[in-house]
Parts: sequence; C-alpha cells; structure tokens
Amino acid sequence: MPGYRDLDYDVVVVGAGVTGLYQLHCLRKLGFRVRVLEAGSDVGGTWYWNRYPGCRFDSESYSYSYSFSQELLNEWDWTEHFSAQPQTERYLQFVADKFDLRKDIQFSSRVASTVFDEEHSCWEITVEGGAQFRCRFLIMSIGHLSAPTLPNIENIAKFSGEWFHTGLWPKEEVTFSCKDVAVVGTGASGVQMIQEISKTAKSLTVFQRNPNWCTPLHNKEISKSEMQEIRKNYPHIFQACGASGGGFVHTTEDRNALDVTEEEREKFWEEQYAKPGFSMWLGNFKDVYIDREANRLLSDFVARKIRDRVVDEKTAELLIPKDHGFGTKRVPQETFYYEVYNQSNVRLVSLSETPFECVTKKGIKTTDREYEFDTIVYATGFDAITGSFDRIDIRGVNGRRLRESWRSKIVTFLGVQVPDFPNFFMIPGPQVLFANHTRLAEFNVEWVTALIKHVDGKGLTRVEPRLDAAEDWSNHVEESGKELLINEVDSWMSGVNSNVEGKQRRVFVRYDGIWPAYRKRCRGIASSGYQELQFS
Ligand code: N01
Repeated sequence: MPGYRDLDYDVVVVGAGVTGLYQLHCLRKLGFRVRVLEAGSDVGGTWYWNRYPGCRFDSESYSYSYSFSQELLNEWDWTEHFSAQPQTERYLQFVADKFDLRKDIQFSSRVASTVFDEEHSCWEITVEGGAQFRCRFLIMSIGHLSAPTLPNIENIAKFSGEWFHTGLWPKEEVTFSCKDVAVVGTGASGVQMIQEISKTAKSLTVFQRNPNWCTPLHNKEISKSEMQEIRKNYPHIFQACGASGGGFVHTTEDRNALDVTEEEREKFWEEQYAKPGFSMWLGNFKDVYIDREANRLLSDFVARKIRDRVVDEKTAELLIPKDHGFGTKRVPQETFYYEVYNQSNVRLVSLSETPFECVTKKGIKTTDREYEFDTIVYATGFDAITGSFDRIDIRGVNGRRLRESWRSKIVTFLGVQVPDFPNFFMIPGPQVLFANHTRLAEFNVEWVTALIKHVDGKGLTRVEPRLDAAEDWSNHVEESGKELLINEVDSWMSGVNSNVEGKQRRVFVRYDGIWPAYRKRCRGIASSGYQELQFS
C-alpha cells in the first residue's frame, strides 16, 4: 500500500504470551512486518509473571498445547497432567525458539499509550521511556488477568519484611522455611500458594475474606509411554475441546440433577469429585448453574467433603462459602488444600469476622489484634478483563479514550473489535467467550489474521465494526448471561474488584455462550464478506 511502507511496522502486537506468540507467527508467515512489544524480559505472558511457588495449570496440559503445528506436537513432551509454571514457561520459550520468534520481539517494553492518527490511518504507540512506533494494525494480546491489584488497606509499603504479589513474582528464589508467613486471599492463586508455603513455613497465617469452593486437582506425572498415547490422541483431544461448551476436555452431563434420584446424584458427584481437573465444575449436570435448588444440593455435597477433610469444625465452617453456590465463581483446584488447615503451623483468620485495619511495620493489624510476619504474600487477584486495557492510554477516532467509553457501557464486536477504534484488535478482549485460553487464542488469531489479509489484499485502509453490529453483539452477550447464577455473584468474572475504584458494579465482561456457536458465528461473518464491519 502506498504510504504504509513509511511506517515502522505493518502490525504491532502488544504482549508475547500464548496469543501474541502465535499472532506473530501467523502474520509473519504472510509477509507482514510485525513487531511484538513485551513488558517482561522474556516470552510467556501469564506464565512469565505468575512464577509463584505452586503455580500450575488447572486444565490438562495437553488441552492447552498449541495445535497449529504437528511438528511442535511431536517434539514437546508434557511430564504432568497439570503442568507446573516452570514447564509451561519452558514450553513457550521452546515455541519462541522453534519458530524463531524472538528476533521480532522487543522485551522490557511496556506500552504506555496508543493513539490513532486519523490523517494517516495508523497507530502511534509510545512505550514507557519514550520510544515511539507507527504501525497500520494494532493487536492487543495483553491478557485478561495481567493487571495485579493489591488490597485497598493502608500502609502496605510500610511493612519492613518482604512482601509480594503472586502476579508479579520475582525471578529470584523466595524461601519460606523458618519464617512467619501471611497469605492474603484464597482464590486460585492463594490456594496454590498456601499448599506450597504450608510445607516449609514456621507458621502460615491465611487471611480469608470470603471462602471459595475448591475441588481436587488429582494431578499425576505423565510417563513417556503415556505421552506417546496422548500424542496419538491429540486429534481427538482437540476435537473434544472443539465440541465442548468451553473448549475444555470436560463436557456438561446431558441430564438434570433434579431429574435423577438422590442415589444417582450422589454417585455421579462422587465420581466427578474423584476425577481430575475441572470435572466437577465443568462436567456437571446441566441444571446446576441455572437452577437454585440443583445448585444448593451440589453445594451441600461439596460442603460435606470439606467437613470430612477439615478436623476443626469451626475452621471447616469458615472454609465453606455461604455467599455463593458451588461453581458460580471460578473453582480453584487443590491438592490437599483443606488438609493444610489440620497442620499445627497453619491458622485461618476470617476477615469477615475481624476485618483488616492496616498493615504495620511488623505485620498486619485486624480489628482483633496485630500479627507479626517475616513475609506477606498478596494473592489478591487482578483488575481483570478490562484492567489491562485501562492501564494503557488507548485513543481512537476523535481522541476517544477506550477506558472512558467503557466506563458507561462496554460495547465490543465478538470481544475482538471496538467501534471507533479502526485497525485495532483485542485477543482476547472483554465480552469474548469464556473458554480454554489456547483454543480461543488460536481461533481468534486466525480470524484476525484472515481479516488483516482481506483488508490488505483489497487495498483498503481501515476496518472497524459497525456500531449497530457491535451493539447487537453486546446485547447478545447480556442475553446469554441472564439466566446464569454466575452473574448474580461478585467476582472478577462479573467485572467486580473491590480494590479498584469504579469496579464495584457487576457488568457483562464475559460471553457465556458456547464454543461451537461462537466459532460458527465468527466464521459466518468472514464467509459472508464481513458485512458487520465497515471498511474504507
Ligand atoms: O484472584 P481472585 P486469583 N482484602 O480474584 C481476596 C486464574 N488463575 O489470583 O473473594 C482481603 O480469584 C479475595 O477475596 P474475596 C484463574 O482464572 C489460574 O486467585 O473477593 N482479601 C480472593 O480471595 C483465577 O480465577 C490459575 O472476598 C482480598 C482473592 O483475594 C484468576 O486467575 C492459577 C482483598 C483474590 O482471588 C484469579 O485468581 C491461579 C482485600 N482487600 C489463577 N482483595 C491456573 O491454574 C481481594 N481479596 C492456570
């Protein structure tokens, strides 16, 4: 295209995680000049930043493999059904090396702002420190869970010991042995860390605001011969993921909990509880997340399991959620998590009984007393889904700021594009399907790659969604979530973060449709010539 050769790049991709790496590979193969800007010092995204002890996949490792390269599938061996962070990080490094991706990635480059230049129809990107780039297309592969948040309590920085957030874990080794350690937060990250820290710490104090329903991970090693079987089975694994509602290997049971006898229900739940990964959460009866009574029965079942596993009755009751039913928040996967509370070096402090007052030089003060620590770990989560976008000053047509327009209402097209933000793509963005990350990433990357090829091939300058098409999508997102109990609960999945101003209200940040239907819709749009988009 005349004029475009003067730009620094055809495409800038922000983020070198699972999505960004594949996006670079796809576009480069088509001959585009691509630059990836990555804040970290290496590839990996989530698996680079979340290097806390105990961090691992909650989904079957092989279901998270890239599927685009048979050679890659042949060459990479997973050694655990639920791979720990170091191996997952090595996998992404292996991918980067195999496809020679690093030469087009600029590390330690955190994007501060991106502004659309209407006169030249290009994006102007400024990296922290001042470096600037101009490109035609901009792809944000910055993740849904990459803006860590600390609790809104006073004096966090005044603590004289060591303190960390799970999502910004240092590369240097952190040890807990002979130390008095605190963990704040009992979501998926907190649960994984608590299990690890309890093994070596002199004392571990867990500060829990609201408990979560957790189910056993049942992780196991994968032997060489088992890996050979998995490799042969990859086509079936990916096919099963493709047919399931969320792109996982688990599929919803085609019966209602309320249509079977009590004995059948109990038997089924016992079986699911004994199976690995998200079996209990995602492989359950089809009415349990819509019907309150079905959900209550399921919650009672899991509560009984917790009572069986925790010796002290009061502690067991504190660990059983009373504010939401099973599966209506993301279910942390655990390995002897509940048994940790039977150890003499572990205590549970319920912040709903004795709330935080502040952090002190020596530790944490609640309304009850001051606790002293050597180390405090904040497993307090993320400004999820929109937070990573809000942190960058993204300005589209007429200087319109993305974060400001989202403050009143989030409107996207397929969770990938936004009206008035031409040549701008989010993989993933808000309102995209809530699914197995790699399966979704591969699909969205290929869809966006095909669209960019279409725009380029037709000699077009700009592409953005029509406002009515984006509004239709956002209304569809709301409709699809209406019946679900998950949307009656405050969590990052419903856009709530008590530590971030303006994020106390539930919004539809996630699409609750099903994976085959999402793909069909996206493919239909492409095959009918992208009529929902406007080109110039
Ligand atoms: O974050 P969370 P996470 N005072 O938001 C508490 C993915 N993930 O990092 O429930 C006191 O779930 C908060 O309490 P409450 C996964 O998708 C994947 O654990 O709000 N406590 C909660 O207990 C997951 O869902 C893997 O009352 C405060 C915790 O901090 C997502 O990441 C592993 C507080 C935050 O839990 C996020 O998980 C780990 C305050 N002011 C994570 N503020 C894999 O397996 C917050 N809390 C791949």
